[in-house]
Amino acid sequence: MCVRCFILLAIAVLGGTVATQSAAQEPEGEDAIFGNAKVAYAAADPVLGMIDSRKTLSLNGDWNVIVDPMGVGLPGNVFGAYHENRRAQTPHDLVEFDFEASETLRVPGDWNSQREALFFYQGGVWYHRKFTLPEGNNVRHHLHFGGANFSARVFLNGQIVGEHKGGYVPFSFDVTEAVTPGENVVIVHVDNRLDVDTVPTTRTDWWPYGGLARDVHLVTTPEQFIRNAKIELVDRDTKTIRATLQTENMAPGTEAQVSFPNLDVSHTAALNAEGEASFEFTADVDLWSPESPSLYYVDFIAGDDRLTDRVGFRTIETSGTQIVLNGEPVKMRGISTHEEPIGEPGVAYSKEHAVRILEEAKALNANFVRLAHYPYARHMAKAADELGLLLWAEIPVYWNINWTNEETLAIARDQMARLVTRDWNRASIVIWSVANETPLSDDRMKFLGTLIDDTRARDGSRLVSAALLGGGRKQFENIVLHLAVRGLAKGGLDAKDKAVFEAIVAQAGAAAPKPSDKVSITIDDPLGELVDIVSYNEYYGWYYSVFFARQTGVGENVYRPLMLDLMKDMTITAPQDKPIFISEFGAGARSGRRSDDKAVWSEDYQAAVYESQIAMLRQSPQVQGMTPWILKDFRAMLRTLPGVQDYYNRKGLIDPDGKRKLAFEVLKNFYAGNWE
Ligand code: GCB
Repeated sequence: MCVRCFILLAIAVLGGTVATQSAAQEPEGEDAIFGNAKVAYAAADPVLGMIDSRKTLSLNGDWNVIVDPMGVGLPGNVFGAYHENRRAQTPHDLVEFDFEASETLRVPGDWNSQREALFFYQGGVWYHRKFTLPEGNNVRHHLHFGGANFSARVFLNGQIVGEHKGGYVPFSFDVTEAVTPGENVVIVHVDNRLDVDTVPTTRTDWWPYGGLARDVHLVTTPEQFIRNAKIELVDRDTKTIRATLQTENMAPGTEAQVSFPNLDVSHTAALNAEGEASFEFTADVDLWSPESPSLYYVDFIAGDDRLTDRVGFRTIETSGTQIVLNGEPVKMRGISTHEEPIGEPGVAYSKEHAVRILEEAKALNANFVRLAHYPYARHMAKAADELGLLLWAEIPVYWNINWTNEETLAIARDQMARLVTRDWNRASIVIWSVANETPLSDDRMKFLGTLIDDTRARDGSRLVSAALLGGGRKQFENIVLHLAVRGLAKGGLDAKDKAVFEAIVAQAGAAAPKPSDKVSITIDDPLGELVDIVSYNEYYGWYYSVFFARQTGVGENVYRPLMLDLMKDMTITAPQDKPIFISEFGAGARSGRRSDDKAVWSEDYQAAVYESQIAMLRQSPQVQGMTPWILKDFRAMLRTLPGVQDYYNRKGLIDPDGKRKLAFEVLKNFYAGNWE
């Protein structure tokens, strides 16, 4: 087992203990007088596609909130039943909560960044607001949430509507029977606790922001309505387009239509017994690409419903070790991000936030962005469609998940299904990623295999990947051997370090390399067989010197310069005839910190890591793309070092205010030039 896998496994085991404790804080049972009675919640409806072209009432704005760390307000609890929204009618009535006298939080938005007391909070918060029902006959009303982290229970006018678990993805409920003419009260219990069975689990290297983090809408549709529609280019040479449309409550045989108002193209088809219509036709569209992001308005019509999307057409495939966009090999000059705005705290929930992040990627000369490690608000892929950036979209199957729990798998499948069906018309998205850094096991293979099959069945027009750990114990031992040989040749070692290196080299005997020899690393993960692109997270320039120092007793001060040098002679390969994608590499740097001898946390060391990495990737012909870690410093509870991290992961190329570090220029210059 590789050093990194071992550490991750240890993290997962420790995480399990913590999670069991936190899950137990909310007792639920049949006769739980002081706990919460078991209540059945309906599941959310499938994704309502193209939300931006629907008739909506925005429920964004200030909501009254009650922070409820013990879950006492939940249905069936003697102290609570907050969803009933009881109010004291006389001075003799005992009601121990009052939404309307409570403070407010902004929606969309996370609670951690809006109130200092909630910065580290992981627990339940109740949201409450009123709305007036829009008028209309023969219509259906849907309460639509762009995403709530990580579980939400929804109540309307005192009734239980349903729940959604998983966070980050859109969900809605048909509330036509629960709304009343005039004033309505919607109450939502949101809980951002994570446990061993959730996706992600308790430990994440990003902030577990809680709240109604995305837009909330009341969507009004006709009684018979279009649920969703998918459109894609299936043949580049003939410009053949395929569209499918799904409806609700419409009679088979009803006429459906797809048209491009600006191209004078229109096609009709009859709904089948399932309420679906399929179309295949040619249209003289210009292809979408980062250099020329052509978009077309498309109308989908069925019965009295009409939805509009703005769509680009392109193909993406692999050919041997190449990635091929619109028939031409392409190198993915990318950068990773988290969903945090530049220069503001919290979650990036708006289109403006998304555009700012993508503009900074463009300033790097990037053509690709990895949206790590979970689905982003819908604005991000729309902004990327418009600005011309390729995207990697991912679900939070991160480090260790409960691979054998049915509900965990159900949450991950639901997240992927909702992400794909919301964004399948976005030309910018070319890779769906099912996981990040998951330690090897048979159970993990089965779990991820199911997610990969699901994803391909739903959308065969994109590539599927997962960020892998790679690098086995033997390969790390080989790297240490090369470092020892180079260290001895370079000289200047103290007696103890020299003796250790000599022992390592003596043990290798005749197999010991020469100081100028190159090293080859193979990504040996069986998941490489199932994915289209073999993606690899590696930290040769950051963590690995720590592991080697701990194992051999030779200091990091010795390993780091040797490693920066060796990286320039390293080649990354994979056993499969597939493209390799370096999904992460990086180093931490505190903005403004400089160091002549390249100490850790300095911008100089980070820049040196980027230089060595670039040299390594240049001589790895199988590598077709990369997304270094990461565009901006981001909030992380794992990162506590005072004065340096202060609860930020500092591997950003820009700091939280948007100030660029030295490595920004290094990457920008590389992306501006040739990469053969
Ligand atoms: C990783 C993880 C990423 C972390 C990063 C780091 O491998 O995928 O979520 O933030 O390393 O900074 O350690």
